[in-house]
Amino acid sequence: MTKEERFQNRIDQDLKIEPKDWMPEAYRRTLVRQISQHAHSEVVGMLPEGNWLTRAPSLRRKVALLAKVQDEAGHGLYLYSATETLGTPRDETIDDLLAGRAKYSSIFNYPTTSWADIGAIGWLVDGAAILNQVSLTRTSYGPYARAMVRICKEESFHQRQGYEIMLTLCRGSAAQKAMAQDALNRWWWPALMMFGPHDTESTHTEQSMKWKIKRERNDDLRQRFVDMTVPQADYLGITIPDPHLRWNPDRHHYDFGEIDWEEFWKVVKGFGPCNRERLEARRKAHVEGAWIRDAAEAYARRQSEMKKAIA
Ligand code: BYC
Repeated sequence: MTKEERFQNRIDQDLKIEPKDWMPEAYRRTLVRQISQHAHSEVVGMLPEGNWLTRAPSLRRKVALLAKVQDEAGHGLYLYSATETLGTPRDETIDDLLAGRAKYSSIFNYPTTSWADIGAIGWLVDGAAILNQVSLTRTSYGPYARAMVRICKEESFHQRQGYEIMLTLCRGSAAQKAMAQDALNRWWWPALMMFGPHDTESTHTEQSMKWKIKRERNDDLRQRFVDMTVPQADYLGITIPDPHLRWNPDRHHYDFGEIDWEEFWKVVKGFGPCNRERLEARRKAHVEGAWIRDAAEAYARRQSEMKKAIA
């Protein structure tokens, strides 16, 4: 049996691949690509929500939002660490983001123009992220799968804080309910885009499914998201902005309209409403944060010198 066959055998038996195990170079590269894009999404994802930290409508809302945004930073850290286990230094991964070479989720290139957007993001964006990430708790690469377990627990708190904001707005005044509806109108289609292109258009799905990096296809997860979310919108009493949305009793799923793929690819290629602003914010934070990275390194050096001196 060749090394490649032994590797595929382990995957087929649902055994995890660990950092020191032999792996095909293309498997490693696919993981570095997906995990680093995921890490960047978590970190860039802090920006649209961070926009509302100073304007949260109450102390309780502010504390919950602050905790959520801090959680996203933690998710970024677990994921950058998982990328490092594949031999890619964090500096390199972050440089790729700052230079505009790396992708991150399209969803974070849309603006948050009202408080209701914070509700819609928690409900829809975290809701979509959970579906995708629960399936990734079974991904074949051990460090990625283990990071996903903790991330999913935190995402479920995020989803609830978002849905609770939506519920409060929908039970409030007519103006508040209109804000919730407007946020749903603007976030619905971008949320569906998070699952990626149709499987027929997806570059990586086939190979990633074979390697069990991906455990479910883009279109299957998207369908599950629609099926799960429609009753939640009904409960809120607001309308999903899709005239083609209807229950299909034969398929036992909701049928829904076609995504605007032209818009999707425009955003993915860097020309969405906020792509430029998001990258500028990350670059500024990187420059302004240089002193803390230097201080952390100096501290670590000193600690290790002290340990050596004691030994
Ligand atoms: N945005 O062959 P495909 C979160 C790219 S949630 C931008 O299907 P793959 C959070 C794709 O990278 C969001 N680009 O790719 C939530 C590929 O381009 P490259 C993050 C996209 O990898 C709340 C090309 O299109 N979650 O973090 O098999 C608050 C062809 O696509 C998108 C994850 O990253 C998109 N929406 O499947 C804060 C989950 N969709 O790389 C934070 C992990 C596709 O060849 N990632 N592209 O240049 C995945 O599960 C998979 O990477 C995807 C795409 C399902 C996203």
